[in-house]
Amino acid sequence: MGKVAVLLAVGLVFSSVCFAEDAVTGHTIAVDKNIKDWTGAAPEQENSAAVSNGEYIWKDAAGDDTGNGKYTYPLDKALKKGADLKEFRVSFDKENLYFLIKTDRPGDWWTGYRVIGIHKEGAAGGTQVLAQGDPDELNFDSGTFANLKVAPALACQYVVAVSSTYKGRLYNEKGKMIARKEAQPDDTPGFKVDDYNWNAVEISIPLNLIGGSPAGQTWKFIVATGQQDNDIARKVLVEQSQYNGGGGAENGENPSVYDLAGADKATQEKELGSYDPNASEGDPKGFATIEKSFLTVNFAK
Ligand SMILES: [Ca+2]
Ligand SMILES: [Ca+2]
Ligand SMILES: [Ca+2]
Repeated sequence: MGKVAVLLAVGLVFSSVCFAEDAVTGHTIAVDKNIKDWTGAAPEQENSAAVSNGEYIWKDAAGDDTGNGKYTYPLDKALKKGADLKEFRVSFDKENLYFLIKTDRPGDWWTGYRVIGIHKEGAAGGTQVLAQGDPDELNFDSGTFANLKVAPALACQYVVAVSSTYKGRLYNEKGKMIARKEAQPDDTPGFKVDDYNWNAVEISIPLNLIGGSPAGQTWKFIVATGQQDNDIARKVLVEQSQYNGGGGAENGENPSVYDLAGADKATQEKELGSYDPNASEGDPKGFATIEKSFLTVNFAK
């Protein structure tokens, strides 16, 4: 073999090793109020991602839970923190997709809501509106009402929402609820949500509910955190009060979202501030639009 051929062969082996490290091979997770089965090592650097022990791991910056840059928390002791995203992990096996979402711990059991948009690379269609619902219903079955959408290139096939320590909803691209976890007999089998210590929630989603296995595909995830109020988003108003944070817009069109994954603080503040201050409240046309705050996960074959 000539020198060039040897170098080429070495290069090919090296690049395929690198790719294997980047692909998420996944492993089974028990949604059981115990997070010790997430064994991957988080990256050292804030706002960076790693693949470790088969898991995708995003480490979010601490203290970037500022929404549009001006958001404050409510004054009440139970609500004065709790929406600072710390970590987001992804795993999978033949049956389920698994998430772990870590945030800071609220002052009481009022853990917030967390929204995860799922965008499958190459899929047609999808919804740009991540967090709205039917204003006549104004409940969790209908949506999360957090005033948030994504750019067309990130349109989502599915949206997962979690509220409190154990409740979940899965919506399809038409915004219709297709799975529910409420700790009731009619819960959707296999769709599980449970929290450890008010600051780390495990979620499992049966693959047959989200169009099959992600193996060999690239999916993007949009992760947003905020506070909840009867399982929908707690509004961030203009002025801070006992039960609402401040820093929002006069027209109420600002997102009820404190933190995002995938970008630095300046970028997420710009995106969360991109609502139309002249829109009528709740009109998705005027919602803040996410373009850069997302995570890219390559799933192994
Ligand atoms: Ca577990
Ligand atoms: Ca954060
Ligand atoms: Ca962040």
